[in-house]
Amino acid sequence: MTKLTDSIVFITGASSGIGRSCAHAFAREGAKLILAARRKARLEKLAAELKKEFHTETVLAELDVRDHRAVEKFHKKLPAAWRNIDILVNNAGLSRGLSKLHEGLLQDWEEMIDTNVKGLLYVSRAVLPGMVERKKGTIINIGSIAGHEVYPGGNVYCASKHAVDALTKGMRMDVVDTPVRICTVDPGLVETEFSEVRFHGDKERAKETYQNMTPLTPDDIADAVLFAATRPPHVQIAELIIMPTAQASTTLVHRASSPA
Ligand code: NDP
Ligand code: 8X3
Repeated sequence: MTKLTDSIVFITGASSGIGRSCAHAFAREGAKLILAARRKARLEKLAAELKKEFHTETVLAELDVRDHRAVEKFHKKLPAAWRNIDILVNNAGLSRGLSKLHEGLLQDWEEMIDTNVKGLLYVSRAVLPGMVERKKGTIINIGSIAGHEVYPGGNVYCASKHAVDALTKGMRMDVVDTPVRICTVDPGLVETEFSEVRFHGDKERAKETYQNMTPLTPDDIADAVLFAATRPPHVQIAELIIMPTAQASTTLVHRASSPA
């Protein structure tokens, strides 16, 4: 296992769910963290926890990955000691709605495409040149099984995650002549704030997503991200697809029947 002590790890969408768990996992290994999200107060709370538990050094960014100028500015203004990012976890992302395409909301589509696709591109465009120049670095994109399958009502979200899959493969081709590694971790059902965001804050509907089955936890995904990040330099974990045991595809989830 490659040691992460003092490595610089940049995690987008660190204020919740998988990103937050990744922050814990990398902090436990002694990494220094750049944590980005729109909800700065949550990042501050997380940073305080990590400092107390692991003495983790952090740089926090109140950053909307959809804003390419803000992404570039933040990256350019990083203190010198933080510029050499070793690992980037492109995790910020969301789904909005589950409507048929002809009933969908343009605002939802734009939010998903701008965050999941363009946001990932903007952050990668800022960070990847330094990795190529230094001949060192790992990018781990958080894709989804929705990047491999399409399910009813998943139209635009699935398209955005198929785009993440294509961009991961494309990036890997673009840096194949360098030691930089490009990985994707593609989860099935993980219980986070994801479904609450998808259903615009409808907690009851969100809960139904994980009813009568055991979903993955964000820590399960953080484990996989850490695994990909800590392989020896000649090993590139191209793709990990991870589902709960009770899930076989996006549309086949075994739910225990409730007692009669
Ligand atoms: P959460 O809703 O719990 O976390 C999403 C994170 O993304 C938050 O920290 C949020 O922070 C951040 N984010 C959203 N939009 C932006 C933005 N414009 N700029 C910066 N940060 C943003 O969901 P998950 O942890 O589940 O989601 C993380 C990733 O995992 C996503 O890419 C998602 O598509 C993917 N995924 C999730 C699965 C699941 O079942 N949960 C399954 C497969 C993939 P803030 O709101 O503070 O900006
Ligand atoms: C999230 C998993 O199946 O809800 O990417 O699209 S799913």
